[in-house]
Amino acid sequence: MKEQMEKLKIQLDEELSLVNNLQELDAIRVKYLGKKGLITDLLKGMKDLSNDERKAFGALVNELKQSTADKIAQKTQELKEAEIRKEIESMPQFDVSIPTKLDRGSYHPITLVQRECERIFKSMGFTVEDYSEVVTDYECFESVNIPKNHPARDMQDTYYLENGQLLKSQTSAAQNAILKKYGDALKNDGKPIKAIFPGRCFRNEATDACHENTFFQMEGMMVDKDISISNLIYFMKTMLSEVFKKDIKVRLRPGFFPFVEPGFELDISCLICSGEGCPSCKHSGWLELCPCGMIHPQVLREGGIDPEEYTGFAFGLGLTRLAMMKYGIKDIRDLNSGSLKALAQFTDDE
Ligand code: FA5
Repeated sequence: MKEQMEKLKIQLDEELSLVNNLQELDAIRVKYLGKKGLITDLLKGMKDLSNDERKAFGALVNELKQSTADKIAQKTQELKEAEIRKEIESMPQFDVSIPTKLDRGSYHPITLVQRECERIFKSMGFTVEDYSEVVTDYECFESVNIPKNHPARDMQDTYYLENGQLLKSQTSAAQNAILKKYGDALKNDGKPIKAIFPGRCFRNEATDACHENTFFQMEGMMVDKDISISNLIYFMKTMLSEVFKKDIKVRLRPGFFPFVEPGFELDISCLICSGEGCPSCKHSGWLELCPCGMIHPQVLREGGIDPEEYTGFAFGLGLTRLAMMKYGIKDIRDLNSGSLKALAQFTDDE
């Protein structure tokens, strides 16, 4: 019987050396260790043995069982490792040290111009405000001196929501909140209100090369004692020369907005056609960029500020048009087009 056991060991080693995969290995396990396997078979001969011989033989069979199980476990491990190696080798090989050329995306030109303006105004002591895109009629119109049924509402064909709120048609919608937010610091600590508010505006406009239904403005306000039109002109000029890094021809003409008195239109000479006239400037050579004026006493009063004591200016810069002029974009509609070919060519100087 011992001979038979030795034979089984040799036979197992041979079979294990030939096995190539886990299925074949499992068949060997069943053949040797299964309920009807070769090692179990050995036990059948025990009935002819004496008690002592049976004990000794039983111990030998257990030893054989254990060594067979160990060999199969080791082979299982070897086969699994071989499978993993094979899978790794079949994967595409690459050199992790080679520098990659990734498409990193780029900032939208409006974002670039907005950040540039924020940087300029922050350096002049202005805070940057964030505000909602959905506002109330009071915020957008009534608080800035445009009561219900006022004809000035016709200039901004507004998207109203079913709940009575609206998509803001102008960043002036934040004026009242800004006055209320900083009014106490002005009155109690003499800290001037200096804030800008860039934001998206919506109007039901027929679109053309210089009009979109969704565009960006940047509101600016300064309120203190003795603020005059000279302060307004100084900040406008500083901002434009910083943004364009060169002298820009501007003109100031009277403009009507119910929330400023006096009110102005600040136009810049069209940089697309150098003032010759083109579709981007409606062939006038000038582009309406930044209406502005001295804040109307009623608007100050509505914001809790005494107009007898304080004065201020406000402006509503057309950020989208500024981006067009800065980057020479001829058609405003390219900016909302989502066309990466058109938009990805602008770089962040930061
Ligand atoms: C206003 O919206 C006023 N709230 C601006 C203002 C603020 C005046 C504070 C006085 C004091 P207006 O409707 O003109 O004004 O728009 C301001 C600027 O936004 C325009 O000069 C233009 O640059 C830009 N703009 C207006 N409508 C569009 C449009 N449909 N597409 C692109 N830009 C536009």
